[in-house]
Amino acid sequence: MSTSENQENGKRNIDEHSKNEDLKKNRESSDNKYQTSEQGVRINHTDDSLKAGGRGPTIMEDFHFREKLTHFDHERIPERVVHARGSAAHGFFQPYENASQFSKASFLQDPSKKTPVFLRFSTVVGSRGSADTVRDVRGFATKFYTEDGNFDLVGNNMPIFFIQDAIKFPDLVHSIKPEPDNEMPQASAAHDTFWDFASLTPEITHMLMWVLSDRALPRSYRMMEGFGVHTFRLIDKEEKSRFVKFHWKPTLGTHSLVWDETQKLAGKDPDFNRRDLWESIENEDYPEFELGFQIVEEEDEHSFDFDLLDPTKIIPEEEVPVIPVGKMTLNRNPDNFFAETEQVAFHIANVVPGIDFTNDPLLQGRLFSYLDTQLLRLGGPNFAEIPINRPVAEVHNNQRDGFSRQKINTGKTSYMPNSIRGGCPMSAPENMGGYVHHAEKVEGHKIRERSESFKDHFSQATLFWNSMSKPEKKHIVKAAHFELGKVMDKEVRKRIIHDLFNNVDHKFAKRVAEGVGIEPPPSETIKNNEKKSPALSMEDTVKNTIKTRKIAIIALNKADHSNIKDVKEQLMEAGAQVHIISKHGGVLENGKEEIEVDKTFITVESVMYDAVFIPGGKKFIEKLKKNGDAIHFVNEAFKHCKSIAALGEGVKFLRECRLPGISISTTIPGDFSSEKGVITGNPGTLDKFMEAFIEAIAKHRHWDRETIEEVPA
Ligand code: HDD
Repeated sequence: MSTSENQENGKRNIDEHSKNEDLKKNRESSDNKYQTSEQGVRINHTDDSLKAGGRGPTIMEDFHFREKLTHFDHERIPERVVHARGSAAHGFFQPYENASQFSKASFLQDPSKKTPVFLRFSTVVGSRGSADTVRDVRGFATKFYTEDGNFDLVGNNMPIFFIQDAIKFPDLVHSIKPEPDNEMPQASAAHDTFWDFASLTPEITHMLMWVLSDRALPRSYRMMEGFGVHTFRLIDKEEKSRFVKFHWKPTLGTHSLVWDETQKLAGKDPDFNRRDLWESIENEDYPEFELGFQIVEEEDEHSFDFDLLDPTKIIPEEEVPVIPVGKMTLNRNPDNFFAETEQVAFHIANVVPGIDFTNDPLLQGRLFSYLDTQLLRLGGPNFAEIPINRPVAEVHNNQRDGFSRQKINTGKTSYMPNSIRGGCPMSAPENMGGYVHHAEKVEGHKIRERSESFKDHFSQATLFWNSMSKPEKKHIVKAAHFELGKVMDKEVRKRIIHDLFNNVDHKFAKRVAEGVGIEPPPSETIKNNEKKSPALSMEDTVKNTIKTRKIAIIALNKADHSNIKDVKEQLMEAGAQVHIISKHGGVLENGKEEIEVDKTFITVESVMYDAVFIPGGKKFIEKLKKNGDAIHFVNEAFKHCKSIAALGEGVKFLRECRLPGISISTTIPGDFSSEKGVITGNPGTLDKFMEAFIEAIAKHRHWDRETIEEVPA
């Protein structure tokens, strides 16, 4: 096709499109109706470069061509050295009540005041294009645009960290990133260099337990906790300082995927967590997180069996309860990924009056690193002027110039003191809210040394292990089998098991050893404690809601429409999202009635859903029994311990699926039964059936299906 034919076609398509009334209105009201150059010159043609004749060379004076290509060539900026893959949302924070007894921070005073926030979730190790569902820590970075300036709470979804001193951060990251000779593996710790580093760094042991646990595989960014990790200080109006650990608790509870599911999702929907966040906000199912404080009075600083300044330790919630102080709601997706999610620049040193630092050596090092990295990533010192980073508080200072300066400073003075400008901008006195660092007394010799109080690397790793439920423990062991199974160096595997895991729990070390071909350690090397912290187990999380859960209804033509409608209606009433999934798009027919199909077996799989329902319909079920996609869907959902329900003849189909360990009724239409998250019934038992189905979905997973290894999915 010739260029002019192409253009004609394109124009026709656009004209067709323009008949759509909404688009037409958009176009008419749009202030970007006509293309211009960056200099504002209207562009009348952007499909051909300016040439000396139709077949001749491109001419240098084609300023439009050069501007378009130059801009394109410079579109990428360096990705973050860690946390490169992220997804973000706008929202607001609102305190429950005045929290001035803890902090004078302005955003914590007035329960009627909403402080805007921007929150970026991330994975740590993978590149920008890597999959969401890898085993990894998740970043949880919140920018509060307070009236006293920006406060950045740059945390993770795990309450501790790998190392105790920031000087080891480059070593940690070099070891966990893809290996330098072959750039493999992507977004994974399962390789020799990471486990080599870990095996020689005992302080990492507690964090290894968290990373091997299901916490590293969140079901959704909306269903994970966030932690400030370090102990910070809160400062009240009387300048009294208290220690604090920051917590974010999701109102939907903390839930995870299962390993097999994450592996499949990485191929079938690598944007799984990103899509979930985006879609839930578009559906007005706004993610919510409660902010909580664990407060420790200064005089109690040394009353724990660990050091509050050690970032590899938690304060068990049973010892110091988390006090809820307010809620964050995410209610707006970004308009432009690059301008907002990519260019947002977090810095742990961005604090406001009422919040201060401690001498945690990891925190202290971070105070340097974040500003430094933004200078490179965002091309100079003016990144705070990028719209997403601008505070809502006014900015006045004598900082000037630099690459991409946005502000046009007027006047002659850019120094202090000055008389020419009446001394402005002046230093704010304390009673005007000027930031005053907490006057902590510090004394000591200049030494490169780790405090003795930081040297217990195992007690809390044991506490974590002890606090896990049986299935959670099994998942940790299996994760260790996978991770260490990928390590080629036998000595590294042995060091991890003998020098680290055996100090956590002897039985745990033995179970890991058995799976990776290492001689188990002969006996305990240290006496392991038996303490537990129930708050660490996801078994004890919120399990009373199915809000925003995604439920699949599998149906073909001739499925029982009243079953579908009844179940769909009640699930939606309980806050779930329901998709009708079939062999093909369009509508499902049964007599004169039609039901719209939402998705097909080609575009979705069971790993994208939380539960599945099979309606009745005699002819439909006969066909479904021969449909491999449907059988696989149900088996896979079963293997991943999800809730499965069937009504009427649908029960017959479940029997065909041969779900191990479940006795499915042989009478059709089936009697009501609820066993390990598999619910059957008939329309006469609908109320009981729905109550059981909803309760089962709210449980998230049914770990009591011990026979899932037998399922061929
Ligand atoms: Fe970090 C990014 C969280 C230790 C150096 N970090 C980064 C992000 C999060 C965290 C959530 C992504 C922010 C975003 O979305 O833009 N980092 C943590 C936590 C840590 C931690 C919870 C331990 C408690 N980090 C840490 C240390 C250092 C860094 C010890 C260096 C001394 N982190 C960085 C960085 C990054 C970063 C290189 C990369 C991109 C960026 O800062 O903006 O400066």
